[in-house]
Formats: sequence, structure tokens, C-alpha cells
Amino acid sequence: MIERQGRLYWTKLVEAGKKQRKNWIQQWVVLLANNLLFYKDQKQAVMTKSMPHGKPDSSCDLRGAEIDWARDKSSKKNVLELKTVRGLSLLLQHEDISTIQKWLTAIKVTIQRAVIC
Ligand code: I3S
Repeated sequence: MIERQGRLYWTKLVEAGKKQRKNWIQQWVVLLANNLLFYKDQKQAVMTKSMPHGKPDSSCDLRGAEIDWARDKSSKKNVLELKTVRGLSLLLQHEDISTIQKWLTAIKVTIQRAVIC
């Protein structure tokens, strides 16, 4: 079930504990019960029986993750930082404050509900 979807800018910040060079890109992002999925565009997110998640470029496991406003991590406004249990840290950004607030709330609620296996 899709909890939220829309366009966001995002970049990796840390992967497997190692700081990454930022590469901000705008992608179509889909929030599911346990995962955040990133697609080149909305067309790639069409879910079918044979491809239940469509064709994501990348994904992020939300179980046990943490999300909050990113302070001092970017010169951009309205930036969130998502940290996963596997040492992945992502920045998510949208120009519109109310849109990014909705993403923050939706991801927080989803993380709280996500089952840790
Ligand atoms: O954390 P930084 O170094 O301020 O991040 C900026 C750089 O990664 C920059 O890339 P290069 O140093 O490869 O030219 C990006 O283009 C910027 O977008 C990064 O800063 P912001 O503040 O936009 O996250």
C-alpha cells in the first residue's frame, strides 16, 4: 500500500558508514509500509503483478530507521535526513515547506509502524 508518493530531491550522504560525495537528483519517491523506493520518473513506479514494485532505481529499508530535519548538512532549505540501521544516510529535500513536512510526518508514522524482523 502506498502511504505517500511524489517528486523529491535526494542524495546519499553516508553509505555503509562512509561519507559520500553529494549527488542531488530529483526522482519520483514512493513510501510503502517498510520501504522508500526511488524511481527515475512516475512511469517507472507503475506496479503490476509481474513487477509489484515497478522498476525502482534504488530503495531504502525503513525498519528501525530514523528521520528528522537535517541541521547544518546542506545549504538547501527544507532538508530531511533519513538514517537507516545499515549505516545509510540520505538527505531528502523539497522547495515547499508544507510538502516536506507532510513527507516527514508520513515517514515518521511509517517507521513507527514498520515491523523490525
Ligand atoms: O556538503 P557540501 O560540500 O557543502 O555539498 C555540496 C557539494 O557536494 C557540491 O558538489 P561538489 O563539491 O562536488 O561540487 C554540490 O553540488 C552541492 O549541492 C552540495 O551542497 P548542498 O548544500 O547543496 O547540499
